[in-house]
Amino acid sequence: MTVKVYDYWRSSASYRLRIALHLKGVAFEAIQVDLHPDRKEHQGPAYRSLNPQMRVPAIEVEGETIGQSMAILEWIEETWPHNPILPTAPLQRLKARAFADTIACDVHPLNNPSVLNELRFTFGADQDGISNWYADWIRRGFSALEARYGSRSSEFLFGENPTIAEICLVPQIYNARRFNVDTSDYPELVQIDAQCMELEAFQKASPEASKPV
Ligand SMILES: N[C@@H](CCC(=O)N[C@@H](CS)C(=O)NCC(=O)O)C(=O)O
Repeated sequence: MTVKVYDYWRSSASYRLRIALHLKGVAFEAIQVDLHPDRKEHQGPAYRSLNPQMRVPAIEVEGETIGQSMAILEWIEETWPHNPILPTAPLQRLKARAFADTIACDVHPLNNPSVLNELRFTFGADQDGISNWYADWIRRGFSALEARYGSRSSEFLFGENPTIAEICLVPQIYNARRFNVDTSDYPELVQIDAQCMELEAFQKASPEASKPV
């Protein structure tokens, strides 16, 4: 099966899928949908007809295009169960999903370009206001995750291998650094990020490695 991913190299939700596919060694074709404010390909008619939600990522499977990275991660796990991205024990699975959803549901959506544009153009926020908003939602999420999951006895957050928790964490740390959010209050999260970035799958999935030439 050839997997087509509608991707944008700087999109952190797309980055999640790239990590999962590389961890499992599944070959995929990445089709860039340029989210840059000067181009906004995701809002153009071609992509809109494939994904009316006008967001990336989306995948093409059996002739259908389907969005939502967290649902796609579960589909990837079900389709290619080797090198699992969910722990085996139900309680550990619950914790890994809860960790991932803290980022995917409670942090990332509030920092999306469409939300930042609403703040800027509908509510008149200036750049400082937007930067504070952006950093604040990351800090709220990371503080909770550091407090709840900061001490562990395993190599990674929920076992000896990265799971969906790290798959969501690493792109969010990338975003934090990109927007100059200080991460020094979250030493365990930063440590996990560093460990992940030693792995080839995370390196291959990184925005820099995925940027079209
Ligand atoms: N819940 C969606 C979020 C996808 C999403 O918001 N992607 C961002 C890029 S990381 C996007 O396409 N934003 C376009 C916009 O805000 O206009 C998922 O997890 O796939």
